[in-house]
Amino acid sequence: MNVIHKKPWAIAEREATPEAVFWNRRKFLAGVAGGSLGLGALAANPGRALAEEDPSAGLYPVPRNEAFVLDRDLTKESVASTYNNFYEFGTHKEIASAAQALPIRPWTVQIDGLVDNPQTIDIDALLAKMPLEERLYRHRCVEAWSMAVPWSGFALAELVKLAGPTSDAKYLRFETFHNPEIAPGQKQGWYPWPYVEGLSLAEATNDLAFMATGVYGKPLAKQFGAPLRLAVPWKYGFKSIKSIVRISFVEERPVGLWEAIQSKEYGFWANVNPGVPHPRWSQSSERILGTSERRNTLMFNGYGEQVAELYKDMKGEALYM
Ligand SMILES: Nc1nc2c(c(=O)[nH]1)N[C@H]1C(S)=C(S)[C@@H](COP(=O)(O)O)O[C@H]1N2
Ligand SMILES: [Mo]
Repeated sequence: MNVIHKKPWAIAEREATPEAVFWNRRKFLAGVAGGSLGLGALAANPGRALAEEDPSAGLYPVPRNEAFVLDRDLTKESVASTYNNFYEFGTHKEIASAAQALPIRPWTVQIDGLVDNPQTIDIDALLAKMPLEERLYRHRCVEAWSMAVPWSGFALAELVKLAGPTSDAKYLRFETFHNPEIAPGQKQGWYPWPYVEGLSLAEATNDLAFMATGVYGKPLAKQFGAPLRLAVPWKYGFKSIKSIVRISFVEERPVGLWEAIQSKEYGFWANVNPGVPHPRWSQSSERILGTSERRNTLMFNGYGEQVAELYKDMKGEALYM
């Protein structure tokens, strides 16, 4: 395992889940299950009742993996959940209410291609199998805004283990749902729907590659890409594909939606690098969501210690676009 060393700077984690809340919530849920708290208790707290509609709500919050630390405050939930990129529901950032049309149950994930254990697995069965944990991650969009969020989920390496790639498998190809009936953006034929993204097998088994199933101590809200999205924080945000229905293990490098549209601006590797500008703007700094602050962008978004090794022999590749 790739050990992440604690950095000396102080961590501000006021939005993340303290242990006390974690245990009280477990107790509360045990009480509901055991019938000691009636429906009245839920009615008295409609926010809670609403959260319980997601059948996975009882799994959260999950214990935090303290190895992943931040150099900045977490972005407020109210900010991160109202400024989203999810082209299936619109090309602007205010798609949160439109995204509520996405049905997230039943939901299955097809695992196929060059694997010993191809399967179509129900999301709740997958959640039950996986070791869930919370990780505080930065997120850097290619458009030069950033946030820091407490994802819940599991290491992608665990899913790779479940699939059992054969020796021919070199890449993972991820695919988002395709349902123009509920996702108006998918009626726009000039995008090559469904959204597709890819990682190399080496990237997918790096400890930083994370499958997010929750955020802010709850199941993922739909606008974040419920019920399953990728979080690869050393890469530009477009690599972190949302609402995944299929993961294929393949020999050929997959072509993502943005690469298919404009390969001169969006490449396969898309590693964050402040020194390599986008053809139309600088990547040297970023706007921190919910603040008036700009910060210098860090190489690999600050995760070089964990991932730089993956690319050391790739001279001549477009690693930073
Ligand atoms: N299916 C899908 N996944 C997607 C996108 C998208 O439009 N559709 N946008 C990407 C981009 S560009 C970014 S920056 C992040 C935004 O994630 P957030 O809305 O949770 O902040 O999602 C990524 N994943
Ligand atoms: Mo993005």
